[in-house]
Amino acid sequence: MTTGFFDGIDKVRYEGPDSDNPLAYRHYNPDEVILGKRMEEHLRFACAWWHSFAWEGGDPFGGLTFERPWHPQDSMANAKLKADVALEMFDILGQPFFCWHDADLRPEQGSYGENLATLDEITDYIGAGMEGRDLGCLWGTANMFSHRRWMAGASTNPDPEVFAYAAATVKGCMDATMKLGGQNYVLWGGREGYETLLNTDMGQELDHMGRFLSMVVDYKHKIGFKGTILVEPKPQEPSKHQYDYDAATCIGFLRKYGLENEVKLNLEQGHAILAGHSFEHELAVAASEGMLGSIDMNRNDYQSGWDTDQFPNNVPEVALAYYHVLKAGGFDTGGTNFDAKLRRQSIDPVDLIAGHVGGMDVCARGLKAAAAMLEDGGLEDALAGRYADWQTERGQGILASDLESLQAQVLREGLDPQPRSGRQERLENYVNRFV
Ligand code: XLS
Ligand code: NI
Ligand code: NI
Repeated sequence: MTTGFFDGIDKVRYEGPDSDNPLAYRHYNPDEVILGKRMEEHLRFACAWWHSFAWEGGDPFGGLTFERPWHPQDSMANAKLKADVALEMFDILGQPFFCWHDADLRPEQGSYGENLATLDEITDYIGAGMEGRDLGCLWGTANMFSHRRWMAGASTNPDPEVFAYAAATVKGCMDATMKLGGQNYVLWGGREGYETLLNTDMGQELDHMGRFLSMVVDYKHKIGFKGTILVEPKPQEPSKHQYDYDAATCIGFLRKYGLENEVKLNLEQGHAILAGHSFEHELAVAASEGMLGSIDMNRNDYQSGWDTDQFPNNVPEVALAYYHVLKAGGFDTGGTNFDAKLRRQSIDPVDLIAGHVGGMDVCARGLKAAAAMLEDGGLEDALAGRYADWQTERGQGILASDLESLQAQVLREGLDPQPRSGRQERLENYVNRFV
Protein backbone atom coordinates (compact mmCIF):
# COMPACT_ATOMS: atom_id res chain seq x y z
CA MET A 1 0.00 0.00 0.00
CA THR A 2 1.30 3.42 -0.87
CA THR A 3 0.49 6.79 0.61
CA GLY A 4 -0.98 7.89 -2.71
CA PHE A 5 1.03 11.11 -2.56
CA PHE A 6 2.78 10.42 -5.85
CA ASP A 7 -0.21 8.70 -7.48
CA GLY A 8 0.06 8.47 -11.23
CA ILE A 9 3.85 8.92 -11.28
CA ASP A 10 5.82 5.92 -12.49
CA LYS A 11 9.36 4.95 -11.65
CA VAL A 12 11.72 7.26 -13.54
CA ARG A 13 13.81 5.42 -16.13
CA TYR A 14 16.71 6.17 -18.41
CA GLU A 15 15.43 6.71 -21.94
CA GLY A 16 18.44 8.34 -23.58
CA PRO A 17 19.18 11.87 -24.83
CA ASP A 18 16.48 11.84 -27.49
CA SER A 19 13.59 11.12 -25.13
CA ASP A 20 11.01 13.89 -24.82
CA ASN A 21 9.42 12.32 -21.75
CA PRO A 22 9.71 15.06 -19.10
CA LEU A 23 10.01 12.47 -16.35
CA ALA A 24 12.72 10.29 -17.85
CA TYR A 25 16.46 10.44 -17.40
CA ARG A 26 18.16 11.49 -20.57
CA HIS A 27 21.70 11.30 -19.18
CA TYR A 28 21.54 9.58 -15.80
CA ASN A 29 22.02 5.95 -16.67
CA PRO A 30 23.04 4.33 -13.38
CA ASP A 31 24.64 1.30 -15.02
CA GLU A 32 26.63 3.13 -17.68
CA VAL A 33 30.32 2.63 -17.04
CA ILE A 34 32.44 5.75 -17.00
CA LEU A 35 36.16 5.59 -16.29
CA GLY A 36 35.72 2.02 -15.12
CA LYS A 37 32.92 2.68 -12.64
CA ARG A 38 29.12 2.70 -12.84
CA MET A 39 27.60 6.16 -13.03
CA GLU A 40 25.58 5.50 -9.91
CA GLU A 41 28.77 4.75 -7.98
CA HIS A 42 30.44 7.89 -9.25
CA LEU A 43 27.64 10.26 -8.43
CA ARG A 44 26.21 8.66 -5.27
CA PHE A 45 23.09 10.81 -5.32
CA ALA A 46 21.25 11.66 -2.14
CA CYS A 47 17.98 13.47 -1.39
CA ALA A 48 17.84 16.00 1.43
CA TRP A 49 15.00 15.30 3.86
CA TRP A 50 14.83 18.94 4.94
CA HIS A 51 14.18 20.58 1.60
CA SER A 52 11.98 17.93 0.06
CA PHE A 53 9.84 16.99 3.04
CA ALA A 54 10.34 19.25 6.05
CA TRP A 55 10.38 22.66 4.38
CA GLU A 56 6.85 23.99 4.17
CA GLY A 57 7.32 26.65 1.50
CA GLY A 58 7.70 29.71 3.71
CA ASP A 59 9.83 32.77 3.02
CA PRO A 60 10.52 35.88 5.12
CA PHE A 61 7.27 37.41 3.88
CA GLY A 62 4.91 34.47 3.88
CA GLY A 63 4.10 31.13 5.44
CA LEU A 64 3.72 27.65 4.07
CA THR A 65 2.57 27.13 0.51
CA PHE A 66 3.00 23.38 0.25
CA GLU A 67 0.27 22.10 2.60
CA ARG A 68 1.46 18.50 2.56
CA PRO A 69 -0.62 15.74 4.16
CA TRP A 70 2.10 15.35 6.85
CA HIS A 71 1.76 18.95 8.03
CA PRO A 72 1.77 20.07 10.79
CA GLN A 73 4.96 18.20 11.62
CA ASP A 74 4.28 17.87 15.33
CA SER A 75 3.20 14.25 15.72
CA MET A 76 4.80 10.85 15.29
CA ALA A 77 1.97 9.83 12.96
CA ASN A 78 2.84 12.65 10.59
CA ALA A 79 6.57 11.95 10.90
CA LYS A 80 5.89 8.37 9.79
CA LEU A 81 3.69 9.49 6.91
CA LYS A 82 6.47 11.86 5.85
CA ALA A 83 8.95 8.97 5.98
CA ASP A 84 6.65 6.76 3.91
CA VAL A 85 6.38 9.46 1.24
CA ALA A 86 10.15 9.99 1.31
CA LEU A 87 10.80 6.29 0.73
CA GLU A 88 8.31 6.32 -2.14
CA MET A 89 10.11 9.25 -3.72
CA PHE A 90 13.48 7.48 -3.44
CA ASP A 91 11.91 4.45 -5.15
CA ILE A 92 10.49 6.56 -7.97
CA LEU A 93 13.81 8.31 -8.56
CA GLY A 94 16.06 5.33 -7.91
CA GLN A 95 17.92 7.46 -5.37
CA PRO A 96 20.61 5.43 -3.63
CA PHE A 97 21.00 7.69 -0.57
CA PHE A 98 19.35 10.28 1.66
CA CYS A 99 20.53 12.87 4.20
CA TRP A 100 18.78 14.29 7.25
CA HIS A 101 18.80 16.51 10.33
CA ASP A 102 17.22 15.16 13.52
CA ALA A 103 14.57 17.88 13.30
CA ASP A 104 13.58 16.82 9.77
CA LEU A 105 12.76 13.30 10.86
CA ARG A 106 11.15 13.53 14.27
CA PRO A 107 8.42 15.79 15.61
CA GLU A 108 9.63 18.67 17.80
CA GLN A 109 8.03 17.77 21.09
CA GLY A 110 9.90 19.47 23.85
CA SER A 111 12.59 18.21 26.16
CA TYR A 112 15.91 16.72 25.09
CA GLY A 113 14.83 13.33 26.41
CA GLU A 114 11.57 13.35 24.48
CA ASN A 115 13.29 14.42 21.26
CA LEU A 116 15.89 11.70 21.69
CA ALA A 117 13.19 9.09 22.16
CA THR A 118 11.25 10.19 19.08
CA LEU A 119 14.44 10.31 17.02
CA ASP A 120 15.11 6.74 18.07
CA GLU A 121 11.58 5.67 17.19
CA ILE A 122 11.50 7.34 13.78
CA THR A 123 14.96 6.11 12.80
CA ASP A 124 13.89 2.57 13.73
CA TYR A 125 10.90 3.09 11.47
CA ILE A 126 13.03 4.41 8.61
CA GLY A 127 15.57 1.63 9.16
CA ALA A 128 12.79 -0.93 8.77
CA GLY A 129 11.71 0.83 5.57
CA MET A 130 15.25 0.61 4.22
CA GLU A 131 15.22 -3.17 4.51
CA GLY A 132 14.67 -4.71 1.11
CA ARG A 133 15.44 -1.42 -0.60
CA ASP A 134 18.67 -0.49 -2.32
CA LEU A 135 18.93 2.58 -0.15
CA GLY A 136 21.55 3.98 2.20
CA CYS A 137 22.07 6.96 4.45
CA LEU A 138 24.77 9.23 3.04
CA TRP A 139 24.89 11.37 6.15
CA GLY A 140 23.08 12.59 9.19
CA THR A 141 23.44 15.85 11.05
CA ALA A 142 21.99 17.81 13.95
CA ASN A 143 19.83 20.84 13.42
CA MET A 144 21.42 23.26 15.88
CA PHE A 145 20.17 26.46 14.29
CA SER A 146 16.34 26.50 14.15
CA HIS A 147 15.25 26.31 17.78
CA ARG A 148 15.66 29.52 19.80
CA ARG A 149 18.05 27.82 22.24
CA TRP A 150 20.67 27.94 19.49
CA MET A 151 20.24 31.61 18.64
CA ALA A 152 23.70 32.53 20.00
CA GLY A 153 25.35 29.39 18.65
CA ALA A 154 25.68 25.75 19.64
CA SER A 155 29.30 24.90 20.51
CA THR A 156 30.20 28.60 20.31
CA ASN A 157 27.43 29.72 22.63
CA PRO A 158 28.55 31.93 25.55
CA ASP A 159 26.43 29.69 27.79
CA PRO A 160 28.24 26.43 28.71
CA GLU A 161 24.92 24.65 29.20
CA VAL A 162 24.12 25.19 25.53
CA PHE A 163 27.51 23.64 24.70
CA ALA A 164 26.52 20.62 26.82
CA TYR A 165 23.11 20.45 25.13
CA ALA A 166 24.82 20.61 21.73
CA ALA A 167 27.15 17.77 22.72
CA ALA A 168 24.20 15.66 23.82
CA THR A 169 22.37 16.48 20.59
CA VAL A 170 25.30 15.53 18.35
CA LYS A 171 25.86 12.31 20.28
CA GLY A 172 22.23 11.34 19.69
CA CYS A 173 22.51 12.19 16.00
CA MET A 174 25.78 10.28 15.57
CA ASP A 175 24.18 7.24 17.21
CA ALA A 176 21.20 7.52 14.87
CA THR A 177 23.48 7.97 11.84
CA MET A 178 25.42 4.87 12.77
CA LYS A 179 22.20 2.92 13.30
CA LEU A 180 21.07 3.83 9.76
CA GLY A 181 24.42 2.79 8.33
CA GLY A 182 25.34 6.40 7.55
CA GLN A 183 28.54 6.85 5.58
CA ASN A 184 29.39 10.31 6.94
CA TYR A 185 28.43 12.65 9.73
CA VAL A 186 28.13 16.36 8.87
CA LEU A 187 28.47 19.50 10.96
CA TRP A 188 27.25 22.74 9.49
CA GLY A 189 27.41 25.67 11.87
CA GLY A 190 24.72 28.10 10.84
CA ARG A 191 24.82 29.87 14.19
CA GLU A 192 28.51 29.28 14.87
CA GLY A 193 29.54 32.83 14.18
CA TYR A 194 28.30 36.20 15.26
CA GLU A 195 25.76 38.92 14.71
CA THR A 196 28.01 41.63 16.13
CA LEU A 197 31.62 41.71 17.29
CA LEU A 198 30.46 44.04 20.08
CA ASN A 199 29.29 41.03 22.09
CA THR A 200 31.60 38.32 20.72
CA ASP A 201 34.91 36.90 21.91
CA MET A 202 35.95 35.30 18.67
CA GLY A 203 39.11 33.62 19.95
CA GLN A 204 37.30 31.93 22.80
CA GLU A 205 34.41 30.82 20.59
CA LEU A 206 36.82 29.28 18.06
CA ASP A 207 38.60 27.39 20.84
CA HIS A 208 35.26 26.02 21.99
CA MET A 209 34.35 25.00 18.47
CA GLY A 210 37.70 23.21 18.13
CA ARG A 211 37.19 21.47 21.46
CA PHE A 212 33.71 20.41 20.42
CA LEU A 213 34.90 18.95 17.14
CA SER A 214 37.60 17.01 19.00
CA MET A 215 34.87 15.51 21.18
CA VAL A 216 32.97 14.50 18.04
CA VAL A 217 36.07 12.81 16.62
CA ASP A 218 36.79 11.04 19.92
CA TYR A 219 33.24 9.76 20.07
CA LYS A 220 33.40 8.57 16.47
CA HIS A 221 36.38 6.38 17.38
CA LYS A 222 34.82 5.27 20.62
CA ILE A 223 31.72 3.86 18.91
CA GLY A 224 33.66 2.58 15.91
CA PHE A 225 31.82 4.74 13.40
CA LYS A 226 33.52 3.99 10.11
CA GLY A 227 32.15 7.01 8.28
CA THR A 228 33.81 10.36 7.68
CA ILE A 229 33.28 13.44 9.81
CA LEU A 230 32.64 16.41 7.53
CA VAL A 231 32.32 20.12 8.17
CA GLU A 232 30.38 22.24 5.71
CA PRO A 233 31.69 25.74 4.97
CA LYS A 234 29.35 28.69 4.52
CA PRO A 235 30.32 32.34 4.93
CA GLN A 236 27.11 33.79 6.34
CA GLU A 237 23.33 33.33 6.53
CA PRO A 238 21.79 32.92 9.00
CA SER A 239 24.60 34.57 11.00
CA LYS A 240 26.24 37.77 9.81
CA HIS A 241 29.55 35.93 9.83
CA GLN A 242 30.12 32.19 10.17
CA TYR A 243 33.42 30.76 11.35
CA ASP A 244 33.37 27.99 8.73
CA TYR A 245 33.61 30.73 6.08
CA ASP A 246 35.00 28.74 3.16
CA ALA A 247 37.17 25.72 2.43
CA ALA A 248 40.45 27.50 3.10
CA THR A 249 39.20 28.89 6.42
CA CYS A 250 37.97 25.47 7.51
CA ILE A 251 41.28 23.85 6.60
CA GLY A 252 43.17 26.42 8.67
CA PHE A 253 40.79 25.80 11.56
CA LEU A 254 41.20 22.02 11.35
CA ARG A 255 44.98 22.34 11.32
CA LYS A 256 44.98 24.72 14.28
CA TYR A 257 43.09 22.16 16.39
CA GLY A 258 44.99 19.13 15.06
CA LEU A 259 41.99 17.67 13.26
CA GLU A 260 43.27 17.77 9.68
CA ASN A 261 43.59 14.01 9.43
CA GLU A 262 40.22 13.33 11.01
CA VAL A 263 37.80 15.69 9.30
CA LYS A 264 37.04 16.47 5.66
CA LEU A 265 34.83 18.99 3.93
CA ASN A 266 31.31 18.88 2.58
CA LEU A 267 31.26 21.59 -0.07
CA GLU A 268 28.12 23.27 -1.34
CA GLN A 269 27.77 25.06 -4.66
CA GLY A 270 25.63 27.88 -3.27
CA HIS A 271 27.88 28.44 -0.28
CA ALA A 272 30.87 28.79 -2.59
CA ILE A 273 29.04 31.54 -4.49
CA LEU A 274 28.09 33.31 -1.24
CA ALA A 275 31.77 33.27 -0.24
CA GLY A 276 32.69 34.97 -3.50
CA HIS A 277 34.19 31.83 -5.04
CA SER A 278 33.26 29.43 -7.78
CA PHE A 279 32.28 25.89 -6.80
CA GLU A 280 35.35 24.47 -8.54
CA HIS A 281 37.52 26.84 -6.53
CA GLU A 282 36.24 25.35 -3.28
CA LEU A 283 36.64 21.81 -4.63
CA ALA A 284 40.16 22.53 -5.84
CA VAL A 285 41.16 24.03 -2.47
CA ALA A 286 39.87 20.99 -0.60
CA ALA A 287 41.34 18.55 -3.12
CA SER A 288 44.75 20.19 -2.94
CA GLU A 289 44.79 19.32 0.78
CA GLY A 290 43.26 15.87 0.40
CA MET A 291 40.15 17.04 2.23
CA LEU A 292 37.46 16.77 -0.43
CA GLY A 293 34.81 14.68 1.31
CA SER A 294 31.39 15.19 -0.21
CA ILE A 295 29.28 17.76 -2.04
CA ASP A 296 25.97 19.51 -1.50
CA MET A 297 24.78 20.08 -5.02
CA ASN A 298 22.53 23.01 -5.80
CA ARG A 299 22.78 26.43 -7.39
CA ASN A 300 22.42 29.95 -6.16
CA ASP A 301 20.64 32.80 -7.80
CA TYR A 302 23.55 34.97 -8.89
CA GLN A 303 21.64 38.18 -8.28
CA SER A 304 19.87 37.68 -4.95
CA GLY A 305 22.80 37.18 -2.57
CA TRP A 306 20.85 34.51 -0.65
CA ASP A 307 21.37 30.80 -0.28
CA THR A 308 18.53 30.03 -2.69
CA ASP A 309 19.25 26.28 -2.83
CA GLN A 310 17.86 25.74 -6.32
CA PHE A 311 18.30 22.55 -8.26
CA PRO A 312 21.38 22.74 -10.48
CA ASN A 313 20.78 23.43 -14.15
CA ASN A 314 24.07 24.72 -15.49
CA VAL A 315 25.94 21.90 -17.20
CA PRO A 316 29.25 23.73 -17.81
CA GLU A 317 29.46 24.69 -14.12
CA VAL A 318 28.61 21.21 -12.93
CA ALA A 319 31.07 19.67 -15.42
CA LEU A 320 33.95 21.68 -13.99
CA ALA A 321 32.89 20.69 -10.47
CA TYR A 322 32.96 16.98 -11.30
CA TYR A 323 36.21 17.47 -13.15
CA HIS A 324 37.80 18.36 -9.82
CA VAL A 325 35.99 15.54 -8.03
CA LEU A 326 37.25 13.01 -10.60
CA LYS A 327 40.73 14.47 -10.57
CA ALA A 328 40.78 14.03 -6.81
CA GLY A 329 39.98 10.34 -7.29
CA GLY A 330 36.19 10.55 -6.99
CA PHE A 331 34.06 10.05 -3.91
CA ASP A 332 35.00 7.64 -1.19
CA THR A 333 32.33 7.83 1.53
CA GLY A 334 30.99 11.08 0.07
CA GLY A 335 28.45 11.69 -2.65
CA THR A 336 26.20 14.23 -4.34
CA ASN A 337 23.53 15.42 -1.93
CA PHE A 338 20.80 17.55 -3.46
CA ASP A 339 20.71 20.32 -0.90
CA ALA A 340 18.10 21.83 -3.19
CA LYS A 341 14.50 22.84 -2.80
CA LEU A 342 11.56 23.67 -4.98
CA ARG A 343 10.46 27.24 -5.52
CA ARG A 344 7.52 27.92 -3.23
CA GLN A 345 5.07 28.11 -6.14
CA SER A 346 6.01 24.58 -7.23
CA ILE A 347 3.40 22.96 -5.05
CA ASP A 348 2.57 19.79 -7.01
CA PRO A 349 4.05 16.44 -5.94
CA VAL A 350 5.31 15.97 -9.49
CA ASP A 351 7.43 19.12 -9.09
CA LEU A 352 9.49 17.28 -6.46
CA ILE A 353 10.17 14.50 -8.92
CA ALA A 354 10.90 16.88 -11.79
CA GLY A 355 13.34 18.92 -9.69
CA HIS A 356 15.37 15.85 -8.85
CA VAL A 357 15.16 14.34 -12.34
CA GLY A 358 16.50 17.57 -13.83
CA GLY A 359 19.21 17.91 -11.20
CA MET A 360 20.34 14.32 -11.60
CA ASP A 361 20.44 14.65 -15.36
CA VAL A 362 22.48 17.85 -15.20
CA CYS A 363 24.94 16.12 -12.87
CA ALA A 364 25.11 13.06 -15.10
CA ARG A 365 25.77 15.22 -18.13
CA GLY A 366 28.40 17.16 -16.21
CA LEU A 367 30.05 13.96 -15.06
CA LYS A 368 30.19 12.58 -18.59
CA ALA A 369 31.73 15.81 -19.87
CA ALA A 370 34.24 15.84 -17.02
CA ALA A 371 35.20 12.22 -17.67
CA ALA A 372 35.59 12.89 -21.37
CA MET A 373 37.89 15.84 -20.65
CA LEU A 374 39.97 13.74 -18.30
CA GLU A 375 40.21 10.91 -20.78
CA ASP A 376 41.16 13.26 -23.56
CA GLY A 377 43.75 14.76 -21.26
CA GLY A 378 43.89 18.17 -22.90
CA LEU A 379 43.71 20.15 -19.68
CA GLU A 380 46.13 17.87 -17.88
CA ASP A 381 48.62 18.09 -20.74
CA ALA A 382 48.38 21.87 -20.78
CA LEU A 383 48.90 21.94 -17.02
CA ALA A 384 51.85 19.59 -17.14
CA GLY A 385 53.37 21.67 -19.93
CA ARG A 386 52.95 24.90 -17.99
CA TYR A 387 54.87 23.57 -15.01
CA ALA A 388 57.24 21.30 -16.92
CA ASP A 389 60.36 23.32 -16.17
CA TRP A 390 59.94 22.51 -12.50
CA GLN A 391 60.58 18.88 -13.37
CA THR A 392 64.10 19.68 -14.53
CA GLU A 393 67.21 19.58 -12.42
CA ARG A 394 67.52 23.30 -12.94
CA GLY A 395 63.97 23.94 -11.69
CA GLN A 396 64.44 21.74 -8.65
CA GLY A 397 67.76 23.44 -7.94
CA ILE A 398 66.06 26.84 -7.89
CA LEU A 399 63.47 25.58 -5.41
CA ALA A 400 66.15 24.20 -3.12
CA SER A 401 68.27 27.34 -3.25
CA ASP A 402 68.20 30.58 -1.19
CA LEU A 403 67.91 34.30 -1.88
CA GLU A 404 71.64 35.01 -1.99
CA SER A 405 72.46 32.12 -4.29
CA LEU A 406 69.54 32.96 -6.55
CA GLN A 407 70.71 36.57 -6.78
CA ALA A 408 74.17 35.33 -7.72
CA GLN A 409 72.68 32.99 -10.32
CA VAL A 410 70.57 35.71 -11.93
CA LEU A 411 73.63 37.98 -12.18
CA ARG A 412 75.96 35.25 -13.36
CA GLU A 413 73.63 33.93 -16.04
CA GLY A 414 72.23 37.33 -16.97
CA LEU A 415 68.73 35.88 -16.54
CA ASP A 416 65.87 37.68 -18.29
CA PRO A 417 62.89 35.25 -18.30
CA GLN A 418 60.43 35.84 -21.14
CA PRO A 419 56.66 35.81 -20.33
CA ARG A 420 54.68 32.90 -21.75
CA SER A 421 50.99 32.83 -22.69
CA GLY A 422 48.59 31.45 -20.10
CA ARG A 423 46.42 30.30 -23.05
CA GLN A 424 43.20 30.93 -21.15
CA GLU A 425 40.99 31.43 -24.21
CA ARG A 426 42.35 28.30 -25.85
CA LEU A 427 41.61 26.34 -22.67
CA GLU A 428 38.11 27.78 -22.40
CA ASN A 429 37.46 26.88 -26.02
CA TYR A 430 38.73 23.40 -25.28
CA VAL A 431 36.31 22.97 -22.38
CA ASN A 432 33.42 24.14 -24.54
CA ARG A 433 34.03 21.23 -26.89
CA PHE A 434 32.95 18.89 -24.10
CA VAL A 435 30.07 20.69 -22.43
C1 XLS B 1 22.48 25.34 4.95
C2 XLS B 1 23.24 24.10 4.85
C3 XLS B 1 22.54 22.91 5.48
C4 XLS B 1 23.52 21.80 5.66
C5 XLS B 1 23.11 20.80 6.66
O1 XLS B 1 22.76 26.33 4.27
O2 XLS B 1 23.50 23.85 3.51
O3 XLS B 1 21.46 22.52 4.71
O4 XLS B 1 23.79 21.17 4.47
O5 XLS B 1 22.90 21.34 7.91
NI1 NI C 1 24.28 22.12 2.70
NI1 NI D 1 23.09 25.66 2.15
